[in-house]
Amino acid sequence: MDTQHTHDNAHDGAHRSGTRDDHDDTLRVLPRRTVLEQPAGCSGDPYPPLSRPQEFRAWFEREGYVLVRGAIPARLCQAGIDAFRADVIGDRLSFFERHVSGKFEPHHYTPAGYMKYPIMNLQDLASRRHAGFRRAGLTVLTHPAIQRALAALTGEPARCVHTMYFDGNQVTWAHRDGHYIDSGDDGGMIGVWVAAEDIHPDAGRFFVLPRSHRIHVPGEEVDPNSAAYKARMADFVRDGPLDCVAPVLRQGDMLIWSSMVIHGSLPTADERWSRRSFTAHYVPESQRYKWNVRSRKSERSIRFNRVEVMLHADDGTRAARLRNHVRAEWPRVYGAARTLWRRLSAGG
Ligand SMILES: O=C(O)CCC(=O)C(=O)O
Repeated sequence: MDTQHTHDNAHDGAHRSGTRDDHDDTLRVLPRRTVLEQPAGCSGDPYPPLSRPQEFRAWFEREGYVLVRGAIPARLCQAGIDAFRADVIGDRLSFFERHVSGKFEPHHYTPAGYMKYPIMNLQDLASRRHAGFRRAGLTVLTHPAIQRALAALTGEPARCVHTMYFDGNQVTWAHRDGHYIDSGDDGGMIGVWVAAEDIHPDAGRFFVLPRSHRIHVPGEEVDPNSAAYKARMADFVRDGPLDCVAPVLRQGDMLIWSSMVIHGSLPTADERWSRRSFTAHYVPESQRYKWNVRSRKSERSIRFNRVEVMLHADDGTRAARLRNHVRAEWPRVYGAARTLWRRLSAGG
C-alpha cells in the first residue's frame, strides 16, 4: 500500500503501508469468532479440480477464490527456498524492494531469524548475486500449471504484473488488491499464492473472505494506504457477516483469488515457523493493467517461460539504470549515498 500516491516504487500493492508498527491496532483481524480451514459445512476440500474447467471457473466466480492442491512440483518450490537461503537471507548489505513500504531496504529479521518483510518484484532483482533466486522464483511463478489455471479462469493467456517472496510473516493487513493495482477491466486481476513449503497452521496463514468480492465494506472508499482503510477492513474481517477461510497449505499448493476479494495474513501464533511462499498478480493479456496508487505505469517487460512479466525498476532512463546498478552491485556505496542524502535533506 502506498502512502505517496505518486511514488514510483509503490505496488504497490495491497501493498504498501508506510508503517512498521506490528502492534498497530488498525491491522488486527483477530479475535473473530472462527477462522475456518475449509469453507463452512465442508469436511474436506470442496474445490473443483482444473480438469473440470467450467466448475473450476464457476466456483472461482462465485466464491472469489479457489485452491489447487499440489499444483507446483515440490522440487521447484524447494529450489526457490534453497536459492533464497544460499544467496539472499544472509545478505545483510543488499537493498530489496519491500512490499510494506514500496522502498528498497535491507532485511529485517524476525526473532527466529526469518526475513520479516517480503521482497517485492523478484523480476527486478538486478544483482548477479541474486540471479539464482530470481530465476528459481520466476520458474515457480510462471509455471505452466499457473498458466493453465489462469487460462481456465479468463479464457486467455495472462501477463504477470507483480511478484513477491515471503519468508516470515509481515502480518499483511486485510485489503482488496484492486484498490492498489488491477487490470484495465476493474476486478479482472488475479492473485496467486504458492506455498513453497508446508505452511504450519501457526505460521500466520493466508486468509480470504469468500464472496467478499461482491460485498461493499462501509467506508472503504478512502485512501487504501490510510489507517482508516486498514481499520475498516480489519473490522469487517473481525465482525462482518462473512466467513474467514485460511486453508492449511502444503508445499506446491496454490491459492488463487480475484483482485476484489478481501484477504491478508493472520498474526503468527508461533514465531518458530516460517511461511515461505511465492506470490504473483496476473491480468489477462488482452487488458492493460493499472495502478490505483501510482502516477506512472511501467512499460517494460521480459518473457520468462513464455509469460510476459512486467519490470518496474527499469524505466529505460540512464539515471534509473545507473541507480539500479549501483544499488545492486555496490550496496555499500548506495547505502552511504542514501544516508548522506537523507542527512542533507533533513538538515535543509
Ligand atoms: O501472504 C500475505 O501475507 C499476503 C499476500 C497478499 O496480500 C498478496 O499477494 O496480495
